[in-house]
Amino acid sequence: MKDLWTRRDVMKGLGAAAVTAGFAGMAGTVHASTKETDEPGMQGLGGSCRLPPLPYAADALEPHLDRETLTIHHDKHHAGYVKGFNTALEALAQARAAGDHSMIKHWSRELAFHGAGHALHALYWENMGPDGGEPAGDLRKAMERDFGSIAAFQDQFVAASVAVEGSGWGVLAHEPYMGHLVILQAEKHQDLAIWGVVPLLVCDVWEHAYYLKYQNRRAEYVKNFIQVIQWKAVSTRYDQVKGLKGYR
Ligand code: MN3
Repeated sequence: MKDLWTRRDVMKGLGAAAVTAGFAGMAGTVHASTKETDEPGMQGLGGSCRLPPLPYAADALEPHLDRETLTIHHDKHHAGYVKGFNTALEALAQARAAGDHSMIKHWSRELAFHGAGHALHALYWENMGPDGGEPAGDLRKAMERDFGSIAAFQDQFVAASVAVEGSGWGVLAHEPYMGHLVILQAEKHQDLAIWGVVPLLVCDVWEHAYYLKYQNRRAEYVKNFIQVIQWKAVSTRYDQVKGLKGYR
């Protein structure tokens, strides 16, 4: 029936792949929904995902995060993930069309690596801003409920981010199975994930995120990252997903 495939079938396939890769509900141009959409980034057989622009000027987070690091990080590193994600989507579409999945391990890894990298970076940019503010509203209540206090959250988030082994991320997430907030360490992009959680706040602790300014002082970088968290965006995101429930 391959010749009868419609765009709707392709969309379903991409949606399932997105969920499998573990970035359901994440920000940016990735849409994990299985319903057909005309959103850019989900059209056509292969990948047409686009690099979202930085939501502020490249020097807007100075002096905490410098313009050069942000520019290279966004324009080179994040762009590379988008390119790799599209390549994987295209290769998987071709493999499905050809009925040849002999390279499925390779392309599944590529899909997860670049797809997760793209989604986490889109969220990382959105998480930061020049006028950060404080956690408020339901997010604040949930943080106090699940961590004891905002200070206790911050201590754990910094400790977890600093202690990521090698390259990876510190992640604040809404865990929908029991309906609470959790702080996770993600090694690389795609390992040690709880599938189905919706990340709310992520801190990139790959060296390229801080090395030009902070060299090996990751702890100093993470502490300064805390200063530029855009809590309004984190709250909005939490409000969007807080009703999500798995099983209890
Ligand atoms: Mn990065």
